[in-house]
Amino acid sequence: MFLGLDSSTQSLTAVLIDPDSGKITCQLSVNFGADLPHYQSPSGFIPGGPDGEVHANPLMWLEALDLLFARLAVATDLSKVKCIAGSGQQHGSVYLDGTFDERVAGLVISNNLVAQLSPALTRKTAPIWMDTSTGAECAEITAALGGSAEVCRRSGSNAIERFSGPQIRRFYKSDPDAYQRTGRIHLVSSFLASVMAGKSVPIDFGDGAGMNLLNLAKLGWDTDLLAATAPDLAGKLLPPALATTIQGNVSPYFVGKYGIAESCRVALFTGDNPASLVGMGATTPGNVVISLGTSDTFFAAMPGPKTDPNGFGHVFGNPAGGFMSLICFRNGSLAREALRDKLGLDWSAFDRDALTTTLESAGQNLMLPFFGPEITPRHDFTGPVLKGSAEFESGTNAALQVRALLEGQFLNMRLHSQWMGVKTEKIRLTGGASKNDGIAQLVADIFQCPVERIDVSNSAALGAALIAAAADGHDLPALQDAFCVAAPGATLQPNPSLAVPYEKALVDFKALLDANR
Ligand code: XUL
Repeated sequence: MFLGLDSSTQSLTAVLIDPDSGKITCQLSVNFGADLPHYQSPSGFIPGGPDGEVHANPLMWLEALDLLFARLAVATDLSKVKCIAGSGQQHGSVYLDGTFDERVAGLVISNNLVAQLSPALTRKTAPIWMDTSTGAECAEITAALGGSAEVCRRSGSNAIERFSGPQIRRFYKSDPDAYQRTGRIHLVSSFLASVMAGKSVPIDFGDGAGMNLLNLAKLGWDTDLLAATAPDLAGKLLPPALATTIQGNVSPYFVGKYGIAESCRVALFTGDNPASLVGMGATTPGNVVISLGTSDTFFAAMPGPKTDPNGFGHVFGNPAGGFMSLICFRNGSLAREALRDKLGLDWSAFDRDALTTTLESAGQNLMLPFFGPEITPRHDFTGPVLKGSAEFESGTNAALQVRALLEGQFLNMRLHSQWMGVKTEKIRLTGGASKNDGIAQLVADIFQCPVERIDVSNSAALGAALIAAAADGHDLPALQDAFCVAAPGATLQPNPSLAVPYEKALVDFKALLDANR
């Protein structure tokens, strides 16, 4: 059996798979808020941080690890696990002193992880991906490199507030002594992997690319980005590596305490999005995952380290080798629900009334699909922008509004993923709104490719379990065929007669966006 762990914002999840039967044999979660209320982080982070700071307590992640393994040891026979891999919420960084490596190598089972590792923390809390406090540091790093285009060309993204490099710089500036005492900087993923392996292990290319420090072309830390971020940073990071690299056997702590076999091995951990790419079975270029959530995300495998010339999309390492894009659209369900509430509709009405596309209706009425500030592209929402028939522009016909919002969302996605230069051959759609047939058909028609619906709640933890099996020699595509299957009967084919109308709508939509910058 192979174990995948995912330390997300709100919980730590384990997925155990048996590749021979093609089955998930156990799934368990520790919810930070509900199970560990003494950290006073009901949603997994410390509320009320000043100036856009959003931090979490790394001790909470350690306590969750002990609790999860205690539960797993009751629920299943952990001695059967051959290899463990994992993933973590991206960008979060953990700061440790020179004693960490020794401490993690010498863990004793008579005490817990928190007590044994807490003295190594040089920063009590870890900034996470929701943190927006580093605007000044992003500007400084960008200026040092000669502009955003250069930062993006090297690292796969513009300097971004939540990315670890700007966060490291802010720590260095605000507490230079503690920064100096820091001997090791880990991401959430590599921190937990190190605890599992009983030694500091590298950051993988998938998660490492979310730091504004990794040179994508060289797949190594970028000397100029390191220098622009903070002094002596190279010495605090291990050279990055591919996720499927085995790091050695599991720490004796987990053998003695929870009954894992001594021979069980640990692979590198990666970011939750790269792990989800694996868990959604989309590691081959041409496959795209669209996840419809509060924000919508678009992620897809790419053969080379191509970057978004406009700096909206991000490029991370693909755990299967090569690269992946991640593009985030802030106005996902946020906009769908805002319009639904404004019109007093329920979602089932969307299917029936709004989304039966005909040649006459496709892309006729255009709406900028934003009901609040957007990041892809950057747009400050000041009110609805509509262009089309008089009836549509009057805002009175609910069906026309709904259709234009959804068309606008997917036209915007198609437009802002073109930089990847990869033809979309198949889309795997997931997230709450993917269950709506009308929405799924619209995605197929606008992208002109088949849409499969996948209902996986733990795609990152499943992806991590598949990475563990692949690191142990199993064939990843075969594993994905077995584990990442679309719901039966849920594939939708595009209507080819809508290809031309939506090509034209894409041009018109871009013109409307450009006119409202
Ligand atoms: C990606 C991002 C989030 C986190 C948390 O850039 O910030 O998706 O990985 O899930």
